[in-house]
Amino acid sequence: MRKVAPELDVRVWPDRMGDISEIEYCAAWLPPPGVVKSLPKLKVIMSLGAGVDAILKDPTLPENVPIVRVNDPDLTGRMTEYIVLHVLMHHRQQRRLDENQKNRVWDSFPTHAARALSVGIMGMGVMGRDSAEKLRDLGFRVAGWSRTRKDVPGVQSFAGESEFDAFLGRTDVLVSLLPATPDTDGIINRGNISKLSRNGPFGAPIVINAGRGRQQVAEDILAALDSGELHAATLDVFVQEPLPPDSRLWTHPKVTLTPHCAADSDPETICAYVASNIEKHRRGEPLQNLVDRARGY
Ligand code: NDP
Ligand code: OXD
Repeated sequence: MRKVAPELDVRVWPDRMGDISEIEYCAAWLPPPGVVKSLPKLKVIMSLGAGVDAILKDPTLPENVPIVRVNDPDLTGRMTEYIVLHVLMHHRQQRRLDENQKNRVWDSFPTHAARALSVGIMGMGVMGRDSAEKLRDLGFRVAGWSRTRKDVPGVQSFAGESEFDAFLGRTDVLVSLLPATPDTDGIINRGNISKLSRNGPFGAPIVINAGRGRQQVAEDILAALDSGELHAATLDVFVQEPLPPDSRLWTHPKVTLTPHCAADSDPETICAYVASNIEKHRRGEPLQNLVDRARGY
């Protein structure tokens, strides 16, 4: 912060807070409960990430202080790279090729075109839309599911509970870029997995979760992979992070696992984003990317 905004008086919790009645803005990722509430003159809470579930978890969070989250092209671009990488990895069967190379097997198996695969993105916000557009441009058949209808050229839009089953039914690769809210908890469960398309080239669907770990029921995913109901899974997020060493997800042959790094927050970029929001707020400009606490994102 000091590097990108040397004019700001930056205090660091817990040791270098100084007089807390002078603190007007708070930038946080996992604030321990009660810390935000303890700042009597706080004007804005700035989340250091796109997701705000960790901040909203604090039951003592002051109700009248607005929360701003990250919406930055650097973070969005990183997420799109991850989603495109993993859709392509499954589509081009890269893990099978890696295994063949390891065993010196020359097996030039038949492949299929991108248009053979229907990708369905749950969460068509900042991240979901960008991933959808890039996958569409590669030739995949892309649809998105969100609370409200979206108009993204070449991307079919499904909205709300009533259209969820139809969305699942046309989806060979299910991607989650949903926020963690009570409505999205456990959404990747056995029941919903069973509703996914089985008409794709692999005969069983694939799941990619880069939203939040609470959205997946790990036991359901493992059971569906074991029974062949799911073809493969890429998981970046987990209920407990770091993922405990004894989790079966680590070693399952059909799971590709990454340590919550789908879209890493670059410290300088995020600090510049926070500093510019503070400056705009001080100039009296309206806050952008405000969190709606009632919706939970
Ligand atoms: P946005 O708030 O821009 O988008 C959220 C989307 O989810 C919206 O399209 C919203 O619908 C939809 N949505 C929310 N609740 C529901 C619901 N109940 N049913 C259907 N659709 C729903 O968020 P971002 O795109 O910026 O980020 C999404 C999430 O990605 C973050 O909350 C975070 O959890 C995760 N993330 C993960 C990272 C990682 O490294 N793994 C990094 C960054 C983010 P509508 O548009 O209609 O409101
Ligand atoms: C975020 C994250 O929400 O990194 O920004 O998970």
